[in-house]
Amino acid sequence: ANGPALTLDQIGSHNAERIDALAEDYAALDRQLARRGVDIAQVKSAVATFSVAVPSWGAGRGGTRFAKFPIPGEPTNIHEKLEDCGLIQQLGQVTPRVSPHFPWDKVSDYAALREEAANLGLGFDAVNSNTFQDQPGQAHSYRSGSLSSTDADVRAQAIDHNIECIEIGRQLGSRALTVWVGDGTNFPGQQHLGRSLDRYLDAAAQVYAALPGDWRMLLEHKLFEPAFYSTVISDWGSSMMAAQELGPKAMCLIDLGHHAPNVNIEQIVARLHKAGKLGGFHFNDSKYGDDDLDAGAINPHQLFLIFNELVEAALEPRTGFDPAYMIDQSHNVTDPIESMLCSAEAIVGSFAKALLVDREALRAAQESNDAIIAFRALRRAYDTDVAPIVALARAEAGGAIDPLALYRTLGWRERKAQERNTVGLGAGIV
Ligand code: PSV
Ligand code: MN
Ligand code: MN
Repeated sequence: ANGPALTLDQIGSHNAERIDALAEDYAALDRQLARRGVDIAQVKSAVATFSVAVPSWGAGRGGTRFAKFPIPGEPTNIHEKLEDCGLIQQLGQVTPRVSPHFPWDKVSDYAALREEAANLGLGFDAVNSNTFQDQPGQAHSYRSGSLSSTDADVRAQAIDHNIECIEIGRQLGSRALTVWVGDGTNFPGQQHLGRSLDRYLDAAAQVYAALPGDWRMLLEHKLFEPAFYSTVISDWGSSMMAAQELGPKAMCLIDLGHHAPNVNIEQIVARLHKAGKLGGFHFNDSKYGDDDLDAGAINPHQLFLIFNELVEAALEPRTGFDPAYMIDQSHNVTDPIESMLCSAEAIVGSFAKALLVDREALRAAQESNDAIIAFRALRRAYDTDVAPIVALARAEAGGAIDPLALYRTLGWRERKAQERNTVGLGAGIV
């Protein structure tokens, strides 16, 4: 079995060259934060406990609906994807779990796959079902929907697939099923808007019934695409309605790219938390729609504000508050390993910044309706360069101080290009 890609020596000598400069930066930040009454060591410990899962499908060049431009050495199957995710984890120490997608990651022996991942220092996060594409040899088509289809046989097939995903997930040590359906319509009148949701709820309840006791079913809403007039689980309202109807194990998952433009996502976070239904996130960024760009690349302030709400939520937890964090991106112009390293850093950095908010000052300003002081409490935290905290936490966990720089010295893709098959051309996936 494949073991870790990097030796401890490689990381050690990389860090040895950088640790003095990092210690200086950290000490300066420590002094700055101490003046603000913030204990940097506490922030670093909280950062050290944070982790975010990576999607197996994010390890390849995703492509767009128009084209795919694979890179030499790109992974071609789940084994190679795990290898790349293992390297990301070794370098960054913040992405210890992989979220698989079925049937894309189908293998014959899941116990062996779990062991293979463990040897690379990885576990498995939520399993994702796929009833938004037809697969070769499939009995019924999802062309008119899956869990909400008007055809009972199609619904049964979609239910069975989700239950099979739960079974696979059990073997992989996963504890959540994420369900995103592409079901919807392109024409007014094409389907009854109420009945399609009823059919979805009925089918989803059958999946829910198959969940093991300690599992969650994460419902991922999306406003549009592939359907462009209506989508069955279109927004957090529909998602929450469904999660409430299904039961306590059903929670809502927020993909940052799945909203109408300019929607206040951080407020959705607060609302779902209030209802005890905040189940998880798919982190990415977007300018137009479900762009699947790298987290924090377009709107880092939004990412910070989301984490600010998460920090608030943790201060007033609801039963079962334990959101599942995952990256969900399509890497079309970068090496996916580099994108995921940088995205994970942006995500954990936003969390660190949110921890710096002077909550007492914020609360006092909110109570006295002092908008500018309230905003300044957030802005001060957002403006702070938390890189030394994140880098030191990473180094202490055994990762690289500058993961991207170390990765660039490895010649990883060149080596993998010799070992791996070439990925075919063609359009990508959603
Ligand atoms: C849909 O756009 C989505 O965000 C869902 O999470 C899918 O499972 C994922 O993309 C994969 O393409
Ligand atoms: Mn998603
Ligand atoms: Mn998406």
